[in-house]
Amino acid sequence: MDVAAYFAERGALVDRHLAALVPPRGEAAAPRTLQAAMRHLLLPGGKRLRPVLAMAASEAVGGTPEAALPVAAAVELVHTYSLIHDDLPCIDDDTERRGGPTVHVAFDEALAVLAGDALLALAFEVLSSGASGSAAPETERVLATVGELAAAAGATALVGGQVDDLALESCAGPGDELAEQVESIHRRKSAALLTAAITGGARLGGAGETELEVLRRFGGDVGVAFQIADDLLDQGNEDGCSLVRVFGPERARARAEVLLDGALGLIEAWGDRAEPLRECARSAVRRSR
Ligand code: GRG
Repeated sequence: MDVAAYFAERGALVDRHLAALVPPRGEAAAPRTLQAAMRHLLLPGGKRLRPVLAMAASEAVGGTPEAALPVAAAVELVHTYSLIHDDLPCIDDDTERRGGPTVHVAFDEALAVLAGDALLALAFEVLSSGASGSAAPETERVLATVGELAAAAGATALVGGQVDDLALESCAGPGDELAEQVESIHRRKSAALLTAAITGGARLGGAGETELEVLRRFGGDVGVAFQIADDLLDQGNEDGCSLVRVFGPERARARAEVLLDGALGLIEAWGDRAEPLRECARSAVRRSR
């Protein structure tokens, strides 16, 4: 399959959806500067990897890409908030992202904090609005997806992983112990949100509990492999500790391939409809940008 065309088509679907959501329309429109700060990194946005994975996961279990749109959009909103806050002077202090100024540089620090807050809240508004007026089984699926996304964004995952990352004092030490610590940070800081995209998309696409359990493991391993790929591309510019620094590039790339192979093996028997999910996972881990 042509994975680049798949990304372009599904990415355009989520772009249109996000553009209609921010700024929220209606009487209680948000202040103009806040809306601009919210849109700054969201539109045109990045690779849209998480939303595309959410749609591919829906298709993998027999659902439509459109069924996954609420969680695809919600996860991208959480991702964007986390990037804005991560770039702040008190965290990574980055002035550039995707070739342009970060939000606190383009606007100011207070507005960057507040735009991130508003995007995080909007994610849950967008996702939960899918439940209003729906029949009971649908409402339960949406509610479970809200809970899973909240957990992925919270203290035991994204935020907790970031706290432990900031607390890592050095990237030297007994190899295996440090590698385990760093992989655990990757699982929380980056794989958890990717997993929530995949399981959320599959859940809204009609997945059963057995499929969801497989996809949780799939997402975790693909997420760590994706982070290793990101760190391989970022060599020389990295802010903190990474498996690439602990293992060296060769061993880190081998670890990413082992994780990817294991993940693909989990859904090997899922047939043709899971091919977009397999291909998106491959391209996330083997990408060159
Ligand atoms: C500050 C709340 C808070 C969280 C910080 C997400 C995060 C945690 C930090 C961002 C930096 C980082 C190393 C994140 C890990 C995930 C990652 C590789 C993000 C980049 O994701 P891409 O490649 O980005 O999908 P684009 O630009 O394509 O959207």
